[in-house]
Amino acid sequence: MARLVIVSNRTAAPRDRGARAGGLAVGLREALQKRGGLWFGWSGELREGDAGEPKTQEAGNILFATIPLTPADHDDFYVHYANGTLWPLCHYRLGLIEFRRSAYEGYLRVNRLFAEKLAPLLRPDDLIWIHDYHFFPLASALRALGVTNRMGFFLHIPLPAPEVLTALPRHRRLIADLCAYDLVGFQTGDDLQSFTSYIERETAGTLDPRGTFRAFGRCGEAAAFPIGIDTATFAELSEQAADSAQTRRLHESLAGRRLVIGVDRLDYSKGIPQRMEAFQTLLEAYPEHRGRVTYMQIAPISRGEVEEYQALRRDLEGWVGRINGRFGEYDWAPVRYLNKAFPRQALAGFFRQAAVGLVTPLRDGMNLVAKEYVAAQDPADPGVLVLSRFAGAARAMPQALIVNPFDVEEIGDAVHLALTMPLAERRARWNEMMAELRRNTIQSWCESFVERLAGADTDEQAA
Ligand code: ADQ
Repeated sequence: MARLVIVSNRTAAPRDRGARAGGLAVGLREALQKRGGLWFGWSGELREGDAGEPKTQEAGNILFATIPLTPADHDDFYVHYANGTLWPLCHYRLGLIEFRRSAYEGYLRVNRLFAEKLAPLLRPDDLIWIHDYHFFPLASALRALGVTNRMGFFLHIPLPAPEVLTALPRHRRLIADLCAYDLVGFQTGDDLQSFTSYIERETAGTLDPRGTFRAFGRCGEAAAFPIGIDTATFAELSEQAADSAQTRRLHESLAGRRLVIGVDRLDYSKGIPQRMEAFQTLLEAYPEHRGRVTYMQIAPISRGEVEEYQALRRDLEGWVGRINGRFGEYDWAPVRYLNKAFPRQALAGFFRQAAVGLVTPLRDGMNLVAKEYVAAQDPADPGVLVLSRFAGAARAMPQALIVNPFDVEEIGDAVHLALTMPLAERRARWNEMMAELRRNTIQSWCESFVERLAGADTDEQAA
């Protein structure tokens, strides 16, 4: 069986396993263990000068190899291009895009650096699986060095419709780079449709109904692979956590009040200010919930070096202060706002405590929090998921209360509906969502991508 090589901006820590590691890291590690493999990425270090030989560490049959970046490369590649240009573009936020040629050059430079450092570690029949928007050009860079292996790419975030995508200077190059892969995976049919439309409208290429594309002198396959979670493990974690000291402390602190929970990286794509406003709307429109419901928003700081994220943080601090100042009582703060990460078991216990899971991104490739919230529920008395129609997860879980995240009144109404939903309806909705989460897990996602990559049809000479 061919070895698997995974490339992602950050690798999992070689010793990070089980409950501490995130679901994606666990899934990828299992896929690597099955075939033996290599996981290549940035070490997290910033260092001047040549990156040198990759630092390697073995864990069982997996080799972890990482390289440092210079501060200037990190700035151009990660801060400005990946997160200042591609992230807002792919989340439909044209007004937030910055485009600097120097950052773009840096993005290409780092992709070339990754290719140069990875190429000597490759074996001829390795399957190479590259992850996410940091590395659109990596296959092209590897192919320029003569690497002919099968290469797959999975985009964790949305691919926007051509009307939005074409706002990116040099968008053709981005899609041409995507076509250098043998298999391109997206989260949902919508993202795949964006790719198809782009190929049809902006290139002389074609894409047939089976997903085979011919464009920019290359031929490959494109398909949707909706990512899942490790459902059984997360459900088990939450059952164990139901009785943990942390969960009990949370329960006692609520003093009989219902809990509404939001858990997100502090990111403008997640719609957190709109969610705060929606909670305010709930308290205005349904005064019966005043003093009876607490909204806890967990939002660890993310990408704090990017200006837009600093502005978001200030905005949220304003929202929390206004809502608590206006509605709070001497014995009740309506909003609890925590800028920190929690171990997975603690999160699982918090999710299980919450009567409502509020997941309202303005755009999201999938959103694993929505799936984790569902998996963590007590089957006998499950909570209700309120879910944005613009999260990829809404495709797989139409039994959630689906909302438009821009309509704060609609979200407020949905939270009210969730808080008052009869048990039988909650269970019926939850059972269907849980069946879907058990069918499509992180393990089945990895397997289906790798199997398809192993069999992907390549034809360098096509079109
Ligand atoms: P993210 O934008 O990071 O992922 P999401 O899918 O929700 O969004 O994954 C976040 C993960 O981090 C979840 O597993 C969650 O439990 C964890 N997490 C969040 N806050 C935490 C906290 N305070 N403490 C501990 N853990 C926390 C990107 C895309 C998504 C896509 C995923 C996977 O933007 O659309 O679903 O990749 O493909």
